[in-house]
Amino acid sequence: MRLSPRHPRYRSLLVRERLAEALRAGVVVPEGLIAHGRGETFDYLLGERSLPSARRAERVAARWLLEAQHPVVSVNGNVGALAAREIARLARAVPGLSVEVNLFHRTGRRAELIGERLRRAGVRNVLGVRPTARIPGLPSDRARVDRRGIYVADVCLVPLEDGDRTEALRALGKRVISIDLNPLSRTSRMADLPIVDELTRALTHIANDAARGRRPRRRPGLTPFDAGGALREALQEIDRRLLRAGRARGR
Ligand code: PTJ
Repeated sequence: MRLSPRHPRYRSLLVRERLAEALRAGVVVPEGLIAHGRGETFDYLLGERSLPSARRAERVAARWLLEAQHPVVSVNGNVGALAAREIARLARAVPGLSVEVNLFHRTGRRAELIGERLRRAGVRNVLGVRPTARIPGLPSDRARVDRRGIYVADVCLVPLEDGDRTEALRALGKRVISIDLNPLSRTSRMADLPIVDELTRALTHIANDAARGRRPRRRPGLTPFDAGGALREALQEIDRRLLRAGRARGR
């Protein structure tokens, strides 16, 4: 399909087209398109920009990734389709960051395809294509991980996640950074550091912030973060925007 750059929703149409192409290629599952639609709705309600509270969260996320001993970013089908380049940039900005394919709807073929996309985008070492360990207490295929990656990670960045795994990772004492446009999702509510922002915007910001930051010499623990406050600010922004729209309509 030819998309006109003059269309008011050009960017959104382009992203949808990429996802549809990735579905046909076997990278994204149909459920991924539904998840994307939910994300778009929340992005619309948040004004399709990174809120100041999200920017603060992204700056702290960059610090956590630099402060961690074994940081890892988890990549599913949607992330592989929409943000392989951003993941590669993040891996360059954070020394020691592991990049691991981890899928809810897992097949060996999908894992291979996503691994290939990541490598083509410039990620040198992709983990998780052939899982070597299991996270206890998680019934889904998300439990199948790499012994050198999520299994030993102390800080996990999990974009577009499901709440179950966030809970299972936290139960193992790992600190979880989520990227999810839905501030009401279980993932956002369970994460130690919820980033309520769009995937590619969030990853770009975190990579830029990490590239500017320095890896701390001593490790005094992770920079504190007020997760509840961040979620409250996102919800208040949605509230304000809806009230404003309702008032404008009432005039
Ligand atoms: O590739 P797989 O097999 O691992 O499956 C991936 C999906 C996304 C299908 C799976 O993880 C899933 O079902 O996810 P959920 O539970 O639907 O959650 C996805 C969350 O991501 C939702 O809360 C959406 O609001 C949010 N989301 C969707 N697109 C974006 C987003 N958040 C940020 N940026 C986006 N582009």
